[in-house]
Amino acid sequence: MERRIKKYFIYIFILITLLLAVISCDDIGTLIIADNSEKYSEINVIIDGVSISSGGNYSFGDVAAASGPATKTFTIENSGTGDLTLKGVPFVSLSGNTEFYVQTQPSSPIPAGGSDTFIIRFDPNASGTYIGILIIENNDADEGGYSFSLTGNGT
Ligand SMILES: [Ca+2]
Repeated sequence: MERRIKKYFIYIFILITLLLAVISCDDIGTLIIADNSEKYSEINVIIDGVSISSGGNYSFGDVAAASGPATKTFTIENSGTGDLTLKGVPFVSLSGNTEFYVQTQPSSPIPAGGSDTFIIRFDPNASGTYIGILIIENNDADEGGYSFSLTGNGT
């Protein structure tokens, strides 16, 4: 009699175990393996093949006031692993002498390993020294307010 009860308990235990196994088989999930390596952007601004570091200066040199404006194409590079997002409105903004202005804005975001350009005009109307401050607000971890000065002489 006692053996029979033990047997029943064993059967019931096996049944419950199988039932639980079947239930857990129904519960099919999706295993997502996420890339948890930190993505980052890395800004670099280049003019005529030379980097201008944040806090630096670019000189347009002498430009005759009587003639047309000087234009220069700057390149923004992203050597990081994630998107470089430009945050300013507009993306490239200028303060200082209005003889400097942004003719063409870059686009945003700039993908990892990518680049885009913007064009600055310097159009002096009289002789003298001019200065502009350029700023590119972006999501680079340590250069979020990339800024450099522009200088030029009207002759
Ligand atoms: Ca940086």
